[in-house]
Amino acid sequence: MLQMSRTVLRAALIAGLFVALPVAGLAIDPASAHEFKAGALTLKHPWTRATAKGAEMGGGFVAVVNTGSEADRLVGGSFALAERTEVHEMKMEGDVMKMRQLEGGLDIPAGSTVELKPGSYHLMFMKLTAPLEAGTKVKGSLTFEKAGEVPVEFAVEAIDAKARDHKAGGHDAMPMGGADKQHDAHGK
Ligand SMILES: [Cu+2]
Repeated sequence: MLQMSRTVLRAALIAGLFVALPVAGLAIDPASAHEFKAGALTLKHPWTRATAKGAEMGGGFVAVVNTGSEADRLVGGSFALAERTEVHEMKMEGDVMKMRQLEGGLDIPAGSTVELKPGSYHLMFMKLTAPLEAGTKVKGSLTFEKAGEVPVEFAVEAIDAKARDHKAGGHDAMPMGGADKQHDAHGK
């Protein structure tokens, strides 16, 4: 009987492998799969970029989906490797990309998706306490007026990672991202 259950176990393991392989093959970006829920809100793929040594700030990005009938408001957050986290907006003013803190938070209307992404709304991790390493995950949270504090994990992507929504086009270039090109030149 013992022998038999081992065989069954082995069969299950093999079957498991066959199920898992095609899924892994399909996933272009395994880090993109994670999401977090709080009430009517779903926080899709919180991510940030790797930073160079000595960088003081990092940007946090996530898509906030509100399937509820009431608006909510993103008012802050936290990041394990930063002293504090602010909600920011970045937009073009003439030829200049400007960034400012949204003191009153960011409205998340009912039945909508608000995307925090490079060149647009984002979380700003202030005073990083350690460099952010690509391929790791960093714990943090997003705080909403109604949904409260929602724990998440931010996937740290490549230093030159862009928003997955390619409709964002050329607005991805952040003024402080000027070092990215040099970084590429070093072949890293
Ligand atoms: Cu900012």
